Amino acid sequence: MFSLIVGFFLVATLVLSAALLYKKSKKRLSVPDGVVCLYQVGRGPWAPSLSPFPLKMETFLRMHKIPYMNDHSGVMSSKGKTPWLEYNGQQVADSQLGMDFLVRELGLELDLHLSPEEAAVARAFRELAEENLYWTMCYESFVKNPHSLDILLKDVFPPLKIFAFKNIIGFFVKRQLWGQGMGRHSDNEIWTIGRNDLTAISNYLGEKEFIMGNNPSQVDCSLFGMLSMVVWQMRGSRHEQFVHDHLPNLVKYCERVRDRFWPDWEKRCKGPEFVDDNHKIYSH
Ligand SMILES: N[C@@H](CCC(=O)N[C@@H](CS)C(=O)NCC(=O)O)C(=O)O
Repeated sequence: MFSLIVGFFLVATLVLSAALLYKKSKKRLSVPDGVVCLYQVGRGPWAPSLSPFPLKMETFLRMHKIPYMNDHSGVMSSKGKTPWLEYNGQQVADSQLGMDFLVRELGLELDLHLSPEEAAVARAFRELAEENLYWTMCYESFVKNPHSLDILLKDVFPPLKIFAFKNIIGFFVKRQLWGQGMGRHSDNEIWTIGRNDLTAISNYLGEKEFIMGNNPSQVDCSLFGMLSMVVWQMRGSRHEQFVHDHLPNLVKYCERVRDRFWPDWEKRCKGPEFVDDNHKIYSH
């Protein structure tokens, strides 16, 4: 009897996921020339995205006052990931490749205040956040404390979708964690890695306004995207508690970047002030 029930839920979840994937693979709207369309997952309850990578990209678009719109349908890129962008008929998958593409396409003069040595440090911090810290966050949210997702997703998805998200996506994230390598460490080792990464960012930031000095640079988009999850959205996690208890400069840093580039923050979070901006063009 028990295996029958489990089997039923498994089949139901698979059917639901197939339906969701089909919906996401359907054709999208046309994007006006000169406007970037950012394809991303939905808004979060405490940050304007459920994921650090779209928040990175949207902060970049705002930082450079690039006209853009969002598509929150959740459609995946040609690489099977999200976020990705479309600009004048060209599609670019991956947050960093998308930003690099816009820098070339729009001739943005970016990070000119950085020496080659500083640019190297900025790159190293971006990789630390996106390729190392990120995986400790995935472990914390999907393996260590998957119930936290119930609260995170409750205003975003209906209960069945949360069930599918937690179980199907959780299963794939565990596989990714194993493939990437983070998932092979013990719980204590993973947390030590995450804590050391956060501490390294905090130590390098010190009292500076932005990570590379008093002017924002591209790497701030990446760090802000990642740290916003830790500071505001990973409620009940060790990461969240640690930054609030021990690394207040990271909290202040996030508040500073938020206040500068996201005056409409509350409206973009799925809380009481939320205003749906799907397909709305931001022209600054
Ligand atoms: N390096 C990519 C990472 C994007 C990424 O990992 N996106 C996740 C969501 S947060 C995703 O699409 N996962 C689906 C999968 O890996 O199958 C970027 O910067 O865009």
